[in-house]
Amino acid sequence: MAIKKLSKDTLVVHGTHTVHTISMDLVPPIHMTSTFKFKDAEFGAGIFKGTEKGFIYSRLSNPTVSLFQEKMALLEDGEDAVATASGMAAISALALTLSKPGDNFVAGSTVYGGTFALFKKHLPALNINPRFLTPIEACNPVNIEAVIDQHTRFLFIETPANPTLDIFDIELWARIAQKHKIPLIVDNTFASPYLQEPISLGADMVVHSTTKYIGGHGDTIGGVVVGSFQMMNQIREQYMSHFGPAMSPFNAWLFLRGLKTLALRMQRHSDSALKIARWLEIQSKVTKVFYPGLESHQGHQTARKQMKKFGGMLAFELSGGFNAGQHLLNNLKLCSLAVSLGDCETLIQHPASMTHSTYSEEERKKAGISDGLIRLSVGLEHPDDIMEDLEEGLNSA
Ligand code: LCS
Repeated sequence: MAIKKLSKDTLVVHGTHTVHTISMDLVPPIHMTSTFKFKDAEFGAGIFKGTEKGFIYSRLSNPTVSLFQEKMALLEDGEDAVATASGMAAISALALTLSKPGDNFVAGSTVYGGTFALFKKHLPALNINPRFLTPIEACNPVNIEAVIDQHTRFLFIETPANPTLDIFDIELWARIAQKHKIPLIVDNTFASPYLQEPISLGADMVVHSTTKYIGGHGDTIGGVVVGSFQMMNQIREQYMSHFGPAMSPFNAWLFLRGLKTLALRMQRHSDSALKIARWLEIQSKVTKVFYPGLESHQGHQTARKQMKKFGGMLAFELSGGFNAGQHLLNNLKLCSLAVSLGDCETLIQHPASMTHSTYSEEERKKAGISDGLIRLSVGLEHPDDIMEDLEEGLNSA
């Protein structure tokens, strides 16, 4: 059976593991080794030269990490993948491989706060400069093309975006990227490959914080880039080998384990989030709910086009502004007050003072991140229990 023909529900369980003919382990072992023996000096020299195939040293490659990379490439419809120590390592690997001083790049203005700090502060320190487009500006191809010039090295969008759940049209951005022969990178962290396949929609590369839905259990940090063989080799040679942010084999094994339940978890996260978003919409103290599955969401039609379901992330604003939000955060029992997302546990946090505190007040306003916005990562608990906790928290205000 051709493995690519299998449904994603099956692929997340099976994927790429070849059972070892002697040990016959159903689950792959963890190759906890920093280095690998060469059978003789000529073979060792051949691996370094690229004329022989094999492993050298776990900063460069490792069998457990390779297995995870193969599985991510399969799920994201890419040729190859590079796993990294964190999502930020994956994004910086891409940015620094694709650009050099004097270059620029185009990005959505609404991204994870760490990504924003990299784009706004650290890359400009190397004279690699961002051109940000707000989610509204990003809907019009004229605006995107207006900021591209001969020094633009990549386009970067996060969709759904953190923390406002804004939706960027992947096919629209991919058409422009192809026209200008510039790679389009999509941060697919919020959707996961189960709900959205950016490469199938025309993107060149996908990046993930695997810390989130890929792992799914809130117990480890990691990242991955998926794309062509040529591009992944370039990232390995230009960045991974000598900057060194490799993923550990143990973490790769945890991500492989997490992936097996990705389909089930994403269905449950999405169904619960839609139910909770609809419920929040009719609460008197809630003024606005941000969830791409709601008909009232600005990006709903695009989300319907490019996502299987709408994911487990939502955000909302309260009539009492941030003070009411703070009161809610301090009066919850089931939902944990914590950053990160995509875990079994429901997590709640305040972007303006937490995940997106790297934005100035003005930058936040432009990106649509209000001071009163509360972000919820809907977990795998029963949705009625989550709503009861939120209701009690809202009523205590
Ligand atoms: N991309 C997105 C969309 C993210 O949400 C995050 C982290 C990253 C990349 C970076 O990945 P990391 O290095 O943390 O693995 N987002 C976080 C958040 O919203 N709260 O805590 C971390």
